[in-house]
Amino acid sequence: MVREINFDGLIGPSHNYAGLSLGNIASASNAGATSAPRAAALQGLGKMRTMLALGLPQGILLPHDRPNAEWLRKLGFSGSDDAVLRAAWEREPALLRNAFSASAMWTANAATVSPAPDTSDGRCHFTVANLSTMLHRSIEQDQTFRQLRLAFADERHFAVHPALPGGLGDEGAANSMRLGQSHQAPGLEVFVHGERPVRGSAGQVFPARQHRSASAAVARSHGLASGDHLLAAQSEIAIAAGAFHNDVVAVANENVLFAHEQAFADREAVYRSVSERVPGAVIIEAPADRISLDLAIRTYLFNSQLVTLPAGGMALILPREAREEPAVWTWLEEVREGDNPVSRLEVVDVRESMRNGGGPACLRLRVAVSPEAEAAIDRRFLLDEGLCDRIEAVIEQEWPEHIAPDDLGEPDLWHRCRAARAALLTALGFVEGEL
Ligand code: SUG
Repeated sequence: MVREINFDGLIGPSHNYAGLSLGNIASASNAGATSAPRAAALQGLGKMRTMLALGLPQGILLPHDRPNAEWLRKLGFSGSDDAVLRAAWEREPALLRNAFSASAMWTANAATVSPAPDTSDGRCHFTVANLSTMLHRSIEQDQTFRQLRLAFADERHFAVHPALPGGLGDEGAANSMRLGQSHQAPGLEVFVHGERPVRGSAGQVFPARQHRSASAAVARSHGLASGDHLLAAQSEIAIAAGAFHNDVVAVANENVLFAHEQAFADREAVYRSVSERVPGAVIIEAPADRISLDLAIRTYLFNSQLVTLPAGGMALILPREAREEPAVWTWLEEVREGDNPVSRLEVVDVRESMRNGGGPACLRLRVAVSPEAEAAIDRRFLLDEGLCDRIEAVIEQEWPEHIAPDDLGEPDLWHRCRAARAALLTALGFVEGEL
């Protein structure tokens, strides 16, 4: 029996609001605000505990080393870590802000994953995302690669590919969905890309972050047959409204596609392929006259996790912003009561991440595995309640309570962020240099 494990990115101690992501409305509108890294990490951990309480397996990926002095060295700063960070803050503070970002928390962007039933060699394939459109995110790929290689080291079951060359923007699983009769039946992988930059309502230019040729390259290296994947364009109005990744307007699980009416450039073609190729496909669409794109993006209802429950049926793991909007909640209740597999609505609070444009689904990387493959995963990346308690104690003790924009120039904060991550790695049984 193949089951899906969600690997959540633990929100790192350097979580802050620097407004680094063009086209991401939440990130832009909260730029300069004071963040709460400790509360943020506890919220993320709370979501992982919710999954465990539902009887679902849960994994974790770890925060990256931030502020990243190594990356600043590549940009010509030299000396000790402190000297590098001080010089960057004095001469190019924007670079230090990039080196500080905790953006690796959004593991839906860590890699694209094709589970074993879909691939030509019967292994689960990962391609690390290059995230090359956004400077702060392009820094993630090396540490992500090392971590995935460690967690999924067993080459009998897993193949971890490095990131694609930089010119081809690839943002990972946030722009791919898998549909199939079940997790173990061969599936249809839908890769969603943007064609070109678009203009937002205030005239700003929003980049299309996932390129078609990047999606095609990933499908090739994963050994997906041409009939088993689909390259679909994202609608430009969705990008212009702030859907910088497709997972802000659509999510799929097994035979269910849950999407906004305006998610795709050619929705009929997408729905036709899904209906033709997925036995028993169910498409749940939010009509734009009930849920406008703006409302969908403000509440992130499509950035929910759609998961199969152990006893059957599916749950939507929704952000609390969706619960607080009556028009959205009323529609969701209709979905739950309707003739479809969604039988449960579960609300989680990930507000600190949401304020940077990352909802419940952004915080997780889905990996569907057979029992043999599951047994081959490095146990340190798999959670149970006891481990959650240990992680919680480290967060309570080590994570900064607040970070204001000017704190990024403070050596005390640099040291604190490093020490917090080191304490976490030790608590989880990792040794220096392993990650
Ligand atoms: O890449 N925000 C992230 C949010 C990623 C959401 N992921 C998915 N949709 N899967 C991004 O735009 C904001 C960081 C800042 O502004 O400091 C940021 O990177």
